[in-house]
Amino acid sequence: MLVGLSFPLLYTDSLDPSLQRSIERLRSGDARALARAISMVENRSGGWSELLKALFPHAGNARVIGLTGAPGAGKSTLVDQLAKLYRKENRSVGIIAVDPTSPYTGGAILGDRIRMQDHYADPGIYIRSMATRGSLGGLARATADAALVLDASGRDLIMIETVGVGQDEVDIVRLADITVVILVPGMGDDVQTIKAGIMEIADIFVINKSDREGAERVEREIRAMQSLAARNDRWTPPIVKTVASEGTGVRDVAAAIADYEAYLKKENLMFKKNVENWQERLLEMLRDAMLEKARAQIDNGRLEQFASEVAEHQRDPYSLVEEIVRGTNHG
Ligand SMILES: Nc1nc2c(ncn2[C@@H]2O[C@H](COP(=O)(O)OP(=O)(O)OP(=O)(O)O)[C@@H](O)[C@H]2O)c(=O)[nH]1
Ligand SMILES: [Mg+2]
Repeated sequence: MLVGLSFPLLYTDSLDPSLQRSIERLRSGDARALARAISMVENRSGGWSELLKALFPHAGNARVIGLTGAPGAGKSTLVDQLAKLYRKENRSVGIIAVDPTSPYTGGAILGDRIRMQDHYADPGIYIRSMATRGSLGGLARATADAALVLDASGRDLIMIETVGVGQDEVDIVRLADITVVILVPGMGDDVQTIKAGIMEIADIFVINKSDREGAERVEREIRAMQSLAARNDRWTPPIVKTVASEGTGVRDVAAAIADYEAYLKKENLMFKKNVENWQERLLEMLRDAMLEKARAQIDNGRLEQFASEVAEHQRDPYSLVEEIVRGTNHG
């Protein structure tokens, strides 16, 4: 977009030289610079917002794929297989595992459950774990910022793996251009028991562990749900059966992802989706910033004082909040 072209230079020109050097290293594909940058934004340590401001103009080119599903559904195994496939196509990959139930070891290796070691020596794959629930600014925000750093570093594809359980996950998945929901036969997590929110965000369904009994039943259940509600974008999410541990069906998943991407482009929906996402995210960022500003004015002692005044009905909370907001505007 033309309007964006004028500001990258402005920012980098006025940047602190050491920050500028790390950005150059990061953009040249240096994994350590990338790791440092993500830690910086994740921990909100000195200069994090300057870094994000400077990186933002370089981001926006990566395709972000969200993969979500119950614990143990085979998300990492599938991500691993997809990464392998994309590397064969010479596309660079960034992976963010959000709050993984199986922890990473050594930063770049997922542990023995997942054969990410295959990629260990490949600089075309960068893996990062965000295992900090309750991280500063929230998990969804930290993940969004980490994805932005990866995007600005020039990764073609970013895969975000998250366990599909709560609002945090829904927020995270909303970041993605394309969302893959992974289900498995049996295990009690029938379609009905999967959070409705997660079902709604699925652009593609994967039934993994299709080597087990019951894959057809899951497929029927998804179809039944799909027949109940049409999507706004008129896309019917395809259902792909996989045995990720054997690599079966992985090509079909990649093809489904490519199909949906083509559909989004054809219908001009990618930009629209992005605008909708940013609308939500801007509101969230504003809410955080406003709250931070208000909290900076009211320490915990004051808050307790206000609360007891309200509890004793000496003061009404409505006027109080109005006063605080006015004070924030002036301060
Ligand atoms: N039978 C079978 N096992 C599979 C399949 N895919 C993955 N697995 C196994 O399922 C287990 C869990 O796989 P992961 O890829 O770690 O699952 P996950 O969803 O990432 O798990 P968490 O990150 O812990 O939530 C591993 O032992 C895999 O080898 C499959 O298609 N069939
Ligand atoms: Mg996993």
